[in-house]
Amino acid sequence: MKLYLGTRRYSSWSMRGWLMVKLAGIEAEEIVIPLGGGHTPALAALSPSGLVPYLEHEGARVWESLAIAEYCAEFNPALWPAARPARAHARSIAAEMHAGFRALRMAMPMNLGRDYSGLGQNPESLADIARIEAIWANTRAAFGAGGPYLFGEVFNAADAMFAPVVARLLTYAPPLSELAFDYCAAVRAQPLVANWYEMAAKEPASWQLEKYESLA
Ligand SMILES: N[C@@H](CCC(=O)N[C@@H](CS)C(=O)NCC(=O)O)C(=O)O
Repeated sequence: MKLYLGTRRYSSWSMRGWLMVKLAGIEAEEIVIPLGGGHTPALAALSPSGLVPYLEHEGARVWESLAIAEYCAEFNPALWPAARPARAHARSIAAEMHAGFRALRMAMPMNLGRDYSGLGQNPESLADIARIEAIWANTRAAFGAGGPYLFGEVFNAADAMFAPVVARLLTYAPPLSELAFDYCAAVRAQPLVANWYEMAAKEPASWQLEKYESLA
């Protein structure tokens, strides 16, 4: 049982995969491969796609964070909401996250250890953020009663998909609605998310990459 991850400080997709695995209660040895900033040779040798996250578990080989979410939901169905319309909505926003928001990703690469307040804002990244804020507002209005997360009380796979977006918004501090600000605070305080940040802070300084550390 092995879960391959990239540098926690930078690897947004690894954060998603790890959160899913933890929410499912799946036990797996965590192997962190320091990322080289694209096409890391060590990854090409072990992961089918050459990317992380990658899970080997009970004979299953699972890559792509959405596939990992579905695999994990087989162990803990609460990764998706119980009601079908809510579940359909959760899967839709998770898939939209998985497939899109390239401008935000390019302009605001994840870095859990820096304060890049005010950086990364351009028309395209701000349009992505506006769409994300609309998703959060619509989802919370329709399904979020009873708790601080997208679907209320339970931090689920949709929240896990957006957790690295929260991390970016906290690092780059663009203007946000009150609802988005409160949601970011709730996700940052979620115990698994907090644990990921703590582990990222303990990574060796030698894993840090100049191109992500010298934006300011
Ligand atoms: N679509 C993939 C994306 C995975 C991905 O791009 N992972 C990045 C790290 S965040 C990676 O492995 N990059 C290879 C590298 O940096 O060498 C998923 O959903 O899991």
